[in-house]
Amino acid sequence: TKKEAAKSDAPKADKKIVLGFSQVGAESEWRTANTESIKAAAKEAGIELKFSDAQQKQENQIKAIRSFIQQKVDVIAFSPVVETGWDDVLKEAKAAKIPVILTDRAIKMSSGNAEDYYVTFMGSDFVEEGKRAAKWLVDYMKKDNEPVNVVELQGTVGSAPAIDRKKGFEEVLKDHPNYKIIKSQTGDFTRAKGKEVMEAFLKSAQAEGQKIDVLFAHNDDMAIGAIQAIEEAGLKPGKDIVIVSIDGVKGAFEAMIAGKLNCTVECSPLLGPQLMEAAKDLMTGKQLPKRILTKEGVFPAEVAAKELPNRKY
Ligand code: GYE
Repeated sequence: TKKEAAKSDAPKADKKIVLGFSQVGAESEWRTANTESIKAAAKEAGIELKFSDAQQKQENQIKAIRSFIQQKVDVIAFSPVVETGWDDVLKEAKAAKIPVILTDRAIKMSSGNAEDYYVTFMGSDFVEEGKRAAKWLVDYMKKDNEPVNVVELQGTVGSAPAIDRKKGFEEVLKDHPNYKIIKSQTGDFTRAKGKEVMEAFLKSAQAEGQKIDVLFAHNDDMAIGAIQAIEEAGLKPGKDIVIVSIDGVKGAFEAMIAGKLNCTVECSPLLGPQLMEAAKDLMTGKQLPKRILTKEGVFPAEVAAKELPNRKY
């Protein structure tokens, strides 16, 4: 029974839960806030955290997870940099009977059911975030017939947030055929790449005689990098080019207050407390829901000054 399981799985009072966490990297403000949240929550919960930074490389994450298995940690958690390629290592964790928690990003298995290889997946609904960005945009632009040229800065190729945000955004724009994504490329979720790719967009648009009306960036950091490129090209970000991005980091609120960013769609990185609770629940034999969804909102520039003091990341 459940009760018996709880009894036999419960750690002795003096034994700390050991949690191995493999982080994607430190590519964005979102990510550093996520790391801080996890480290602080582990401390607070009295959980021993083995933290590993993969520098956006899947091979590093796989190595870290293997080393957690070897060290026989109680729980493994990771935020998968890309969706696919986890089959082998997740099978190894399962064989070692170490429960795996997915945080932030989802996975796809090449064979079998992904849900059989993790106990819970906590994080945001990225398709919904993409939809929210597009809905805000259509509302804001108030253009039903004139063509609207959109450029898109995508997140890391093959990552759940890049795939899903694009999907959600396009789904809403399908009903607004005057909106056209004229250029779309990855900026790998970083400021530097966001700037670089935006420079290329501006140059090629100019060469082709196209006007860029809107930038949709899959995260705030790429938008902030792009804002620099737009300014350097002698244009006004937020006015000449309307910009909507995702995350809701402080840097985005500051850019909105400065009039350079028009809207950010919230995606909370503060998953630490939930993760520690889930690890504890697992150790006491509690059943976890397969999906723990983050609640979040949309913040247009008009509310930025009022909201900034309330922002926690
Ligand atoms: O939006 C981006 C980060 O996976 C939700 O990763 C996360 C994304 C976030 O680098 O800023």
